Amino acid sequence: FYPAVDPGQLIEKIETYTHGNTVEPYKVLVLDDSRAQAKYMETVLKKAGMTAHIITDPMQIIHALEEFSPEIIILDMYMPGCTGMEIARVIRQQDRFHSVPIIYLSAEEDVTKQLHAMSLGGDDFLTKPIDPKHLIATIHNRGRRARSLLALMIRDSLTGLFNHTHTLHLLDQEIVRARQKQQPLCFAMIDIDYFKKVNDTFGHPIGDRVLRSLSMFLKQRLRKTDHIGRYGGEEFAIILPNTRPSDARNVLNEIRERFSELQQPAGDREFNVTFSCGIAAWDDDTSQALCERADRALYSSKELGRNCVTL
Ligand code: GH3
Ligand code: MG
Ligand code: MG
Ligand code: MG
Repeated sequence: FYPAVDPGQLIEKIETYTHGNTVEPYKVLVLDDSRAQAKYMETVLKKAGMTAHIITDPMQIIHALEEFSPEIIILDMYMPGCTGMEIARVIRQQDRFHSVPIIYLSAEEDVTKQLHAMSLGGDDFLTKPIDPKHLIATIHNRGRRARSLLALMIRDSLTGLFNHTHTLHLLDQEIVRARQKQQPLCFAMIDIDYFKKVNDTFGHPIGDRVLRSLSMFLKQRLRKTDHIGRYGGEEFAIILPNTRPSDARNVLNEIRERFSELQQPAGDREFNVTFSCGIAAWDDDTSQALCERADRALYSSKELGRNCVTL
């Protein structure tokens, strides 16, 4: 009933979709009550270089979402006790999976029923038996768009740094990791000094350029494992995993000094900008408590006359 898969042909095909570029394998979750169908899907997806997670029991869906964090979900329509549409609704109720692509794959040929299913949270309706190349092309296109959308959602558009929401998300993740690995963790907050004056004197576009210049500066000088976010207007947050407080202070003091020496161009003039910094060391507490302590340290730096780092 289902055509045998020619692996060679499939691999060749996926490379043509990606224009020869290697992409991180898409994580695809498949729910189909037919074991044979599920197994067939697993073979096709794996041959195409994707990571497949197969379930045959609809009751496992919540657990599978949690455990596997799929980027794309493929749902059968008719299963004992429930329909794919009901499963789609359950998936859509979870914030994290609100925009993950859902593809129905069913033998249902009634277009009215297909459209109804798509109106309830599905993105595509493919019919069985499916040509594996058609299936892979659909998954690849949906996956690529989902990824580029996610990449945009976590970034600040002016600086390209992580935005406020994602920075806090990363901080929570790093706290979990620091606890597991019994490693130190530091959190730093940076606020540009007298930035209003920069805008007032040189104009908003020059102010924007200063923000980008500091972003580049931080990216160049910090490690790949550090996370840099734009916390607010002219405020930045830095997460320093596996870093002792004294090391964090030394690194940020060095960056602060170098940045203050950097000449910022404004037409035929040049000017200098400084920042203040507050650092908090993780003390087996919550991300909120850590942020508050970093904020208080930053406030101290401002009180002490700015252009300094407080730990
Ligand atoms: P302080 O040393 O006390 O931090 O003084 P400040 O002037 O930097 O402090 P304040 O927080 O009062 O002002 C921040 C200014 O940053 C206000 C706002 O106009 C400016 N700002 C915020 N976001 C942006 C932005 O995206 N671009 C530009 N050009 N300016 C921004
Ligand atoms: Mg079925
Ligand atoms: Mg500020
Ligand atoms: Mg400021």
